[in-house]
Amino acid sequence: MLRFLTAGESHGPSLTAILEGMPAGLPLSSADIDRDLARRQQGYGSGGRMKIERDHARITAGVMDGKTTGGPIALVVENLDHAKWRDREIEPMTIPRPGHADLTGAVKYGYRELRLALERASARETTMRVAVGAVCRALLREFGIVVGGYVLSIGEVSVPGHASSPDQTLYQARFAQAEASEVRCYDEPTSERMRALIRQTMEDKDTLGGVIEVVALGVPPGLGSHVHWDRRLSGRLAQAVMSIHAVKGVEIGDGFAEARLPGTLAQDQLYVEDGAIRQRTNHAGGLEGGITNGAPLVIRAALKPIATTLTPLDSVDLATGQAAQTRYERSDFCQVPRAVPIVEAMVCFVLADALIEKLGGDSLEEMRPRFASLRRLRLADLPMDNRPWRFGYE
Ligand code: EPS
Repeated sequence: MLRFLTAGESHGPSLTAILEGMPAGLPLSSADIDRDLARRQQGYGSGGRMKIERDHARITAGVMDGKTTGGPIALVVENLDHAKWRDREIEPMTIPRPGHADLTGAVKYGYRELRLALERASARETTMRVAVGAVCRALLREFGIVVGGYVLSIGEVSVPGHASSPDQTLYQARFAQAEASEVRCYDEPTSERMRALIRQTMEDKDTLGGVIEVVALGVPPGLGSHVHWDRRLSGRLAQAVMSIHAVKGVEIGDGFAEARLPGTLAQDQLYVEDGAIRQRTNHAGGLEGGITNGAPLVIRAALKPIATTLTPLDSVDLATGQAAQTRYERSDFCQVPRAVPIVEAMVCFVLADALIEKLGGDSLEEMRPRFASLRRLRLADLPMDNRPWRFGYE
């Protein structure tokens, strides 16, 4: 339904995205996008590049007179750093950094200069994912769906006692608290410890990874499907989040903790309140059978530490065939706080896609009444035949 492409090198003139399949009539301005781009630029542990860039999205197609037309939306962000690279003679790069795409990019494409892999593999590309995600967020907002996130752990420092919850207001408060934290963590004492750990890691000339949780609130039940593997929303979300640079693990709800529980403790038991069916807990993270159930949708991403370390690592100089130490390239020390809006963006994209698929997506005007008539988890919406039946195959 909805698809996007990105293009651009980290130090090329600009980055481009095309988002195709957005319905007509959605109010949209570059300010909506720039807000999220600015969030991607902030976070304790960032490298020098973010002091150079002032990411701003120019909308060059698909939005006229402040509203989407239904045509492909084209977005362009200039790389201000390009001016420094444009006419410069660039040192050859022949020593791959373990964990980056230097080596695998070269083996795949036959590059005779490793920087060609670096330029496209760089997390600079996530600028355009965040821009696209901001457009998707604007669509979701029209239907009361809010997506936010925060950092759950950095290195060995984690928010104590954290688990998924069915309480939407709890998450709203966490989103706000995290935005006020330099490390984007909702728990203040943990924020302090994370900040101290990042500082120590910078002094130690090392890098740090961590875990991010993104939560979508107000998601209607019925997005995704159990009927086929590629329609399960859990799988679509996992693929989208796993595609983010440095993400090495994805979890839905309390997935990994549930694997250690007996079944009777792992399920979210149901009860009825005022004709509505509710879950007592939310270990499932808002997804059952690959379909949203209306509870907060919870997805976690584990990010490995960035591959570029100030402390050299053992490698091989491909030009000489000799053992060599990696050379430092400017990078982040801890990208995790800055990556929260990137995970949010990918979740916004998948949810916008699933919503358009559910409602039909030519125009906002057509989508609204369909959204209002969606079945909810209410007894009144779920009449049962309650009589014996047969398979009745021919
Ligand atoms: C990034 C821009 C890059 C890197 C970083 C993320 O810019 P530069 O290479 O000029 O410093 O700082 O990318 C990586 C961490 C990486 O490993 O490629 C950005 O805009 O987020």
